[in-house]
Amino acid sequence: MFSNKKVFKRYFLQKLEMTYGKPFKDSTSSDHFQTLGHMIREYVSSNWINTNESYRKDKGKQVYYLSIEFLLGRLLYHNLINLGIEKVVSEGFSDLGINLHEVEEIECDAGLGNGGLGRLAACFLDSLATLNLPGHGFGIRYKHGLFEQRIVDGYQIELPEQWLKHGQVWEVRKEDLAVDIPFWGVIDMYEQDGKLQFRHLNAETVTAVPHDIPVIGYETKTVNTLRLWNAEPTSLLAKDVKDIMRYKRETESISEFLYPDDANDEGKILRLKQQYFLVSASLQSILKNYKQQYKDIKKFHQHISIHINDTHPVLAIPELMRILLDKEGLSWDEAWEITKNTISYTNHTTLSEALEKWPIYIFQPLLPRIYMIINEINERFCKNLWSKFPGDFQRIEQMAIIAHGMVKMAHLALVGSHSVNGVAEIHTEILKTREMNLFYQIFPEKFNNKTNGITHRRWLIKSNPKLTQLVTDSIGDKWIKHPTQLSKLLSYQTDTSFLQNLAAIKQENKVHLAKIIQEQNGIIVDPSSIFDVQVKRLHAYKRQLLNVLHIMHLYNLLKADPGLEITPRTFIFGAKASPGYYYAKKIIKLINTVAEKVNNDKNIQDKLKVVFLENYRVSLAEHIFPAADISEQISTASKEASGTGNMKFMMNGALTVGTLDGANIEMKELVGDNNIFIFGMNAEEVLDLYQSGGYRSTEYYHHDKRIQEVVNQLKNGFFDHESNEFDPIFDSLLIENDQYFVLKDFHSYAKIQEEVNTTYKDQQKWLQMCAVNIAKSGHFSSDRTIKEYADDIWKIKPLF
Ligand code: 26Q
Repeated sequence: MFSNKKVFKRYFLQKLEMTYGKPFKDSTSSDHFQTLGHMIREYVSSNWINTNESYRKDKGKQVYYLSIEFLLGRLLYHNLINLGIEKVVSEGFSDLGINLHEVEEIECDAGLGNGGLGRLAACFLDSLATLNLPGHGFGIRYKHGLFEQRIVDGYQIELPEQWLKHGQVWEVRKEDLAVDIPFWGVIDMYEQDGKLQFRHLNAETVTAVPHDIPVIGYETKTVNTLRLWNAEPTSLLAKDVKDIMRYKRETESISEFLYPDDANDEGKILRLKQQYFLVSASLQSILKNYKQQYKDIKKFHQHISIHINDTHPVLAIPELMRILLDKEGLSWDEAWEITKNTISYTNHTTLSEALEKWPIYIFQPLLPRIYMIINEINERFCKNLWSKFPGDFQRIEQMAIIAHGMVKMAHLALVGSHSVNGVAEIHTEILKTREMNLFYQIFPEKFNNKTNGITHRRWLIKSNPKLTQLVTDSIGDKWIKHPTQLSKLLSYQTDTSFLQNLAAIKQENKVHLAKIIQEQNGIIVDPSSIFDVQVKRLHAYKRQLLNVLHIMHLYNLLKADPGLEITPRTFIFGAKASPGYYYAKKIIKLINTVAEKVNNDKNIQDKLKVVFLENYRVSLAEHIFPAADISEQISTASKEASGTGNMKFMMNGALTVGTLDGANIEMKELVGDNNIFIFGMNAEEVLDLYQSGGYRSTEYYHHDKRIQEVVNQLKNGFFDHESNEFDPIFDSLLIENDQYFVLKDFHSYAKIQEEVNTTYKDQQKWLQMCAVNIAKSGHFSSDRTIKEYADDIWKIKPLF
């Protein structure tokens, strides 16, 4: 149906009229989207079936990637590219007078994630399928993804996200594969044939119904599966009508909302329910499949690998133990070996507030059998520790899985898996030498690094078609399958015509983004100014505040001397704050307050513009990265595990202003010191300064007039705000001693930004730097990352 334009058009029109019962001339963009979506699904269905069949026949090892988040974004155009049919479709559409990009806009983002962790999971699925690796995702089909953000009077307002409101073309509901998940109740122990048995009585069950989404690889027949579980009532359970309503509400609430927190463990029971719901449904489904295919449960780990994306699905460990013990009748030792050998774990953060722990009083009644098993794992682990470190109570207390009335999820992950990885070299080092050092001492062999990556198919080919064309015109198209071949561009860094083309493409992308900014914010920005961009979740450690204080300083400079010669800059922000994160919301208000004043001050002659783009999400990001000149990666060193936005900017030829944190360090090593703007304290200095307690933020306030001026402006209403509006920010800097060293790094940040200005004036040099960055960015393709996971951790092989 996509073999050529003519065939496509005929099929499309036929299908459209059959489905909607109206002539083409009366059809809408939405009809076009739905029709095309269904055609694609039909088109891939035989490959989808064949992929599953081939995996079954091949009997090779498969990996299941368990994640509480999958931040997919839109799928239509991405699928067209991976299937290699986007040209046929866009030309066919164009003949019919349909604009494919308008049709693309109909699709809602699948925003089933908060940020980095969820987007990483989505990139991994794309790489797994493209590399023909037998790997599938398991997640939750939240009715509402991450909230929609509106900015009203400078403040963030949250609206429920509604991605399912027009239905979902990509999913297939599989009611026959539903499974039941037990909550609450009591565990009955009894003896049978001399063996202790466990029975879960009076449980309230919830039914998990799978909705499968095809994951289509790039130019390959592989179609893997993302299985999202929907929570529904188990039929005929409750007794009276009142009860049925409560039961229905409670069960459905499990898959109703994605928790909008990206680094804060709130300890809400519903979140724990979600976690067990995902894990139990997924494991039951994996085991059912396994048993249909293989007889010997003792070889489970030879055929199956289960990866847990952070600790959120860590209950996979006790759940697998439960099934192996209670259902399969294995001994503890047998079950434990299989479980450990099956499970691997990625850590995404060292922030203590993000490390999950659950109070026993919540955990035990909700998941009684799982709690018993964790308890047993803990007892055995502590006994082991005792024999290794007799008398060392303190060490055992620090390492225990259950301690002080809490279940510590990271400890469970460390003990119950065979592999623990960080997401950038420095992050893994910090885990080994600091956060998880006690565990590293006893399990050094488990620790390994897997530096994150991004799929260049979405973040370059799809989002920046013009740059893609230039690259292919220059070095051929082999880089698409082998992204490290982008390094061939290095020989173009002195090629004037290449650099001119690069500049022209960046300019066109900036014009496009400027148009979006004008439409959405009503602000006119100059596409020849430097587009300086910070887009990511809002968090104190990411230091959007450092960026704003510096903008305030630049504004002060211009006020004092309107003739000051600086390259005009457009500062662009995009960030969602967790709804309960009061401080983060104040930063959003500050950005918007500064924007209002700066953008409307005629005296500064448009040398500065500040834009806050509302509702930052995957589909908006696709317009932002290609248009950026500067990428702000300015976290307090040691705090950002890796970052992945940094890689997306780099691949699109933006230059990084960054600290030596996360993957910025590896970027610097690749491009060399001259092709990146590094500033600020390094991780060791930060961690030592925390330890010594020698930091006094007030000293920086008193000794640096620039800092004093901008910090005072937070208080004195200079930006036309209520004078106490920004007290929480002022206090964080001066009363709470500036936990993230914003003031300490201010000088070095201002200095590097001056260097950015100077460098930008030398366009030849600037473009050369961009070229080097693009050339070296292939290393950060998630294809590289996934190959490393496949070879070192999962031990899986491509089917073809
Ligand atoms: C935990 C408990 C309760 C509620 C929410 C959470 C929660 C949810 C999401 C905790 C953390 C997250 C997400 C974390 C995350 O996105 N981390 C980022 O992961 C990226 C991919 O590895 C890294 O690049 C980033 O550096 C890291 O911040």
